[in-house]
Amino acid sequence: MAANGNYATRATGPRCIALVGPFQSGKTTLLEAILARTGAVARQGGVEAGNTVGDASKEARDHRMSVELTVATTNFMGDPYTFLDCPGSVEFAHDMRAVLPAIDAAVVVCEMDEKKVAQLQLILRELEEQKIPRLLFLNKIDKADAGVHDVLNLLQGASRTKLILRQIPTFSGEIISGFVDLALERAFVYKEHAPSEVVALDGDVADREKTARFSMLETLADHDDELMEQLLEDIQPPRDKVFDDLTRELREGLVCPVLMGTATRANGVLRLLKALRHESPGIAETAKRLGVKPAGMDAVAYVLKTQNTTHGGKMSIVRMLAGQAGDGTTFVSGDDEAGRVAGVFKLVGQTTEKRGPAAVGETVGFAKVDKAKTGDTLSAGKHAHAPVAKIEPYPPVLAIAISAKERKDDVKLGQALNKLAEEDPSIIIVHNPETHEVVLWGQGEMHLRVATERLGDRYGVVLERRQPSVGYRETIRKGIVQRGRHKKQSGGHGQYGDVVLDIKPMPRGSGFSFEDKITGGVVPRNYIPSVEEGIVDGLKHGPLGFPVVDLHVSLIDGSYHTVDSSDMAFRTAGRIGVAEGLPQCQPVLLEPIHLVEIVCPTEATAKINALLSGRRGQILGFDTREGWDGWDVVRAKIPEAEIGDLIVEVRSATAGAGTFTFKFDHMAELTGRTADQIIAARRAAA
Ligand SMILES: Nc1nc2c(ncn2[C@@H]2O[C@H](COP(=O)(O)OP(=O)(O)OP(=O)(O)O)[C@@H](O)[C@H]2O)c(=O)[nH]1
Ligand SMILES: [Mg+2]
Repeated sequence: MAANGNYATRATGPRCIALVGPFQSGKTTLLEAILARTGAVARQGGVEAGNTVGDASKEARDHRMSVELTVATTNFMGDPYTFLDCPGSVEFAHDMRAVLPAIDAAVVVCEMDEKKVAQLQLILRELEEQKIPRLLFLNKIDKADAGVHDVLNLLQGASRTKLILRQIPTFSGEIISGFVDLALERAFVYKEHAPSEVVALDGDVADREKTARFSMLETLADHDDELMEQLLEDIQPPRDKVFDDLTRELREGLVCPVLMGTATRANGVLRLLKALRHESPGIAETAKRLGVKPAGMDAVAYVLKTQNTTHGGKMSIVRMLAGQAGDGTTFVSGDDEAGRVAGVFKLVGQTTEKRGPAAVGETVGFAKVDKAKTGDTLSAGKHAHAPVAKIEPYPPVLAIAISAKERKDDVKLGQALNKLAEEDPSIIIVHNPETHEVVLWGQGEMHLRVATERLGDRYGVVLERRQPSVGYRETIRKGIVQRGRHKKQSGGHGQYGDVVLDIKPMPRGSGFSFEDKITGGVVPRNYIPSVEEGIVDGLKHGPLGFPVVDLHVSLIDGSYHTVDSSDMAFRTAGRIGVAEGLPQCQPVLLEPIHLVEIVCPTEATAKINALLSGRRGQILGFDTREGWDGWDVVRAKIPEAEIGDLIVEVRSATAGAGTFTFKFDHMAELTGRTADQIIAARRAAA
């Protein structure tokens, strides 16, 4: 039975609403329209003009796209609203995913564009899984034509819950000039940068309205038996009941309403805000969803994002889930101290304004909570609150190697990297001890580009970038017995070490092993560890230039000198033994092969297969992706060298929606032209 009336009273108090959606759908423009409409900015800026609140950072302006989360608080009809403008590019998805747990509702900004449906599906999926109330805002209506009538057909495939058309467009000639709100049963014409005007609902529009309204009610009735009866008996349900159902079914995530408009002209924005005001849940319900009990006065806050301002200060952007917190509040996160708040700030993009304590439901910046991390649940009480969510970043898919151009910047680079990782958990920093490279792993080309730009712009480190080196190895195909002898007589104390090594190839994956087979003390016991060390030294750079693996070396014979022998001399002898022996053992290059799993919309599967084959991949097969209608998983083994920029091609073959994960599988012998080129390149570099 429908919980009639339960929702008749709208939520009051602060709201936190995320603007999400596929790449370039108009989220930042919509934020700008909202801020202008609610008086937070005097004039609506534009993305093209580079003067929006959302894309104010240098990197966002340079690339004309959002590259991180922007937070802006405004006021609408007496309540504070904080909007979270999330980047649409999948490469920056972590900034979106990390905020979702703590929002009241998401406005999913989308377009009538078939190519963006797969991306829309990915985003709706996140929201569905986290049970977050969501509504679609069909943007760029100024560019739409009569095809807009098909909007539900186009978009429904992306949503697992029923879409409900809340508005239908009205036309003046070919151009959409207004809309009818199907719940209010009222027609409006758009006015540029001003509220829409009510006009008479009559003629052909009135007929279309009746049909569309009926189908909206039918969908609502799926979750309301009483409404179903009324529809069957041809009774007009009261308007309040319709609003109650819309509200309840939105809040319970049973339906996903679709509103429309043109963000650049602020058309449809006021209706959107009113829908949020009346229908979106407030903090009470959101806290309930997260299992935060309002009992007691202890503050609980969720960290949406961590920023380091140019002036060095750390800012944790949080949503207050319970209680109140201000200057001096001390937080814990799990078993750890998180730190003490040194200032509470209201945020409107890059503008920050010091303010008083933050109340439950508000979204604010806390300065200098030293150890707070994005995604943490902070609590001020004696007992830590259990984490309300845990959002792991997607595994990284692309890497670059970087170093400071000037040695003197090494320390600065290290500090800057720490800050970068703190701000963006979807970047992973790996120090490769073998090559002394710092490797940045990220979500794509633009992601890594922006990361390195920030290292330069914000932290002033001039960088060099390279392709990260591939983990080649080499091994031997046949064995040998080889003497290694080190003898020096240069006046005074000499050096003497002499060993005979039996070198044998071993199966793939066995690494290196050493065996002492000395009998009769021909090499004194105490020197034997040094012999092994010398061999290990020698294996670091084999005859082809790479670390040598999969071999067994036995020390079978040797000799010593009572005065001239030393650890050092035996270590050198061991090294000489392998250095002279290995070239005669038919050395061969080994390359790492990874197991990759690519997920993609089914229509792209053939293209993915082709591009894997083109990259020396061995395709193991493909399957439908479990729980994902219209998606496949392709499995293949491909060389590490070919994974390099695989993501770039996968994305271009899948309109940005495909991705992959990989893990090391085995080392494989590589011969022929490719191998020769790799070996030659290594020699040239050395
Ligand atoms: N014609 C038209 N263009 C729009 C509308 N809204 C946004 N745009 C344009 O679409 C482009 C992308 O707008 P943004 O607001 O940056 O889109 P976004 O969703 O924030 O983009 P990302 O954050 O990079 O995903 C810009 O060129 C906007 O001017 C609209 O309603 N109509
Ligand atoms: Mg944007």
